[in-house]
Amino acid sequence: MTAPITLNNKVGLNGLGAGVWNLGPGNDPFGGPTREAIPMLDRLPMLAEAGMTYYEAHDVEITAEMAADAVKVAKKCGLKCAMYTPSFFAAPIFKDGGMTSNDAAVRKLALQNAIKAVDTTMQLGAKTMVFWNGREGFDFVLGKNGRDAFKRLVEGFNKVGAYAKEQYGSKIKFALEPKPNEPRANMYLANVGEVLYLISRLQPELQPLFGANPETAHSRIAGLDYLWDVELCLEAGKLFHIHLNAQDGQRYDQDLPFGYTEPLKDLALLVVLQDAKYAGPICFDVKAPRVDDPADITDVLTVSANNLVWLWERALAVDRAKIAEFRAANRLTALSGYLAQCLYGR
Ligand code: GLO
Ligand code: MG
Repeated sequence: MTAPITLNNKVGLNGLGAGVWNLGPGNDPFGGPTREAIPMLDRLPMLAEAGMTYYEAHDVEITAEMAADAVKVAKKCGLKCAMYTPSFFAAPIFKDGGMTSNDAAVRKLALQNAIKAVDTTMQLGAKTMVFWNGREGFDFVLGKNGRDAFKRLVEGFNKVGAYAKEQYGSKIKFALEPKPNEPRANMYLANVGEVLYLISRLQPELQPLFGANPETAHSRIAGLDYLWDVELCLEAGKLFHIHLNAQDGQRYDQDLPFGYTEPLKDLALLVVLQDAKYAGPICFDVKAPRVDDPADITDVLTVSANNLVWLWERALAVDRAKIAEFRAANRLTALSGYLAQCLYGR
């Protein structure tokens, strides 16, 4: 069994992390902000205060020009950058995608942004750059040629990967984050399997640089099991990053606190991560709810972190030999009862 690690610490590989965007002003598609927007760099000490070791940011939140200041602020509050990510979804120019846009000029711009983000990732001291599929998809059938769109993704990632390899060797790795829908009706790289297939189509020498960033809620939105999605990434040696949160059924993306909706499955997920000796940062992608007052904006992080730490401890105590016994005896209902016992402590 894996030795216990301290999760709410400021050292070690397995510290917790969260995105600066997690502490937003509360806007949603139906209404504007309910809180004043906190300047991005002011969010870093708040993340640290909430127990995070790592922060994450998009290129539109901490721009290349702000990177030097971000490094100073992060150092002061003892934070490290877990990952940096180019935004291909907010700007109007990317309304129909970046890398998969039908417009070659837009694809070129996306590539330039991605390459710039590689340099900023390096400057911020992060080892990982995440690509979320954002607007890479379609709302109307035949709006794009799917086969061409896929080839454009392959071409784009080959170019970004080649740039990173040439400039920085293997210091920067890429984690592709799948999501089935929202903001597009249908998104390319909808699930972990599609991400792994895409990686298999990249230039062989670049493939080791690419992996996945599964997000628990995204699997749920697709009606899939996030435990299996993570196991598949592990089996492929491609669990480069992880986004943990919760989702209350198949509906719009909620980014609820980790541990809120499916604690038993979360317990099982942590057993899997512990047994795999997952050594990357454990990061939340949660959203401070619109109804929360400004003073309580970090509750979503502290609740996620506490749930994680409590579940992590419970997961360490799960008797792996018992799991094996239940499997061998084909007592799978009883196995689920054992996990509940571990969870509820009786
Ligand atoms: C949205 C995604 C998004 C990404 C972020 C990092 O559903 O989860 O928050 O994680 O853009 O690339
Ligand atoms: Mg995410």
